[in-house]
Amino acid sequence: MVRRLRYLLFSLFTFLFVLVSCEETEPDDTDGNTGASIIDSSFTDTLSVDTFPESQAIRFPDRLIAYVPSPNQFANSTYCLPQDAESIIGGQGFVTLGGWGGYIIVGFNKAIVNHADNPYGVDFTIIGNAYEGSSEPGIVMVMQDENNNGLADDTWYELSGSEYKNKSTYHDYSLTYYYINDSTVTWKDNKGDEGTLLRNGYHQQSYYPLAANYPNYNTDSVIFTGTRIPSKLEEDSPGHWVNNTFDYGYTDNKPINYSAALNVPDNPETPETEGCGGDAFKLEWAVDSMGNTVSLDSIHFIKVYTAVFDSSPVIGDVSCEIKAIVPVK
Ligand SMILES: [Ca+2]
Ligand SMILES: [Ca+2]
Ligand SMILES: [Ca+2]
Ligand SMILES: [Ca+2]
Repeated sequence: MVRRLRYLLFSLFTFLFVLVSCEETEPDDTDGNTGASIIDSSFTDTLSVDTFPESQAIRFPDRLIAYVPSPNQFANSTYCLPQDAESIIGGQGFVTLGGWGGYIIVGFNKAIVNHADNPYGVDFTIIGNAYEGSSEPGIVMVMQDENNNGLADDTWYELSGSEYKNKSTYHDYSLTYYYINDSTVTWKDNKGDEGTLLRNGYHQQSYYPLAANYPNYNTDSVIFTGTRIPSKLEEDSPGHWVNNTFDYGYTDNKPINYSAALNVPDNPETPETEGCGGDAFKLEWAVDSMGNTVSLDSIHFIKVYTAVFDSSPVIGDVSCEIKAIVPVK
């Protein structure tokens, strides 16, 4: 009886959730912005595909240089295919990077300049699909085309976000995911931990990116290296999980204002949403591999990778999503 009641309550909650979410899909006439949200039929993740009004004045990446998602619940399916990575080149799109380490690298033909006039010192914005309670942070790295050959073969610098100096942040972290079979992916890190990726009933396909969809992906295992920040995933009431917001310096972290122009940035130092919101980045935050501040006049390449390694039985992997990468100038 109790179980039945619980089931009924759960069904009611699910229904209300869909109802509320569907209301968000109504086009918003006030800003001429046709919004839409996709509720993944599984309810494991809410993938909003709201977009900004198009404007010719706004620049997007010119080239996709690499896309290497981690094994995750969307691997081998929509939002996580190579064409999804292409969708953020030259415009607004939608791509997920999967769990910790999964990454994308994009290139700009014309440099993003660390211009003195840029508002709040912000040089570019990255829009994900974050909202209050759904922050799935990505770490941003930048590269200057120092040797001027158009290739991303120079030095990467991390943009140090609010957790860079957190004592629980791992620098030089490395994590290997292993393909066991289509329903099992295991992992092992350089801290002596290991485990098996959580699966949920809603995504039945292989979570390991398969050669049929990712021709260059190593078929047995994949290794990622970088910085891992502590998770802010918590079960704030039974069965209800939230990903709390980080202060600044991570993608897919802060709420978005679709009614502002995409090249009018948020001030990352205030809790309010200025401009288009989303996540504003300053080249002033760049540090080298030793943590020393470096001075960058301009950059041509941006890399984003998922910054936390965590998952819940309900919403699955904490996975960074990207809709747009836009220079302020
Ligand atoms: Ca700047
Ligand atoms: Ca997200
Ligand atoms: Ca180069
Ligand atoms: Ca702000």
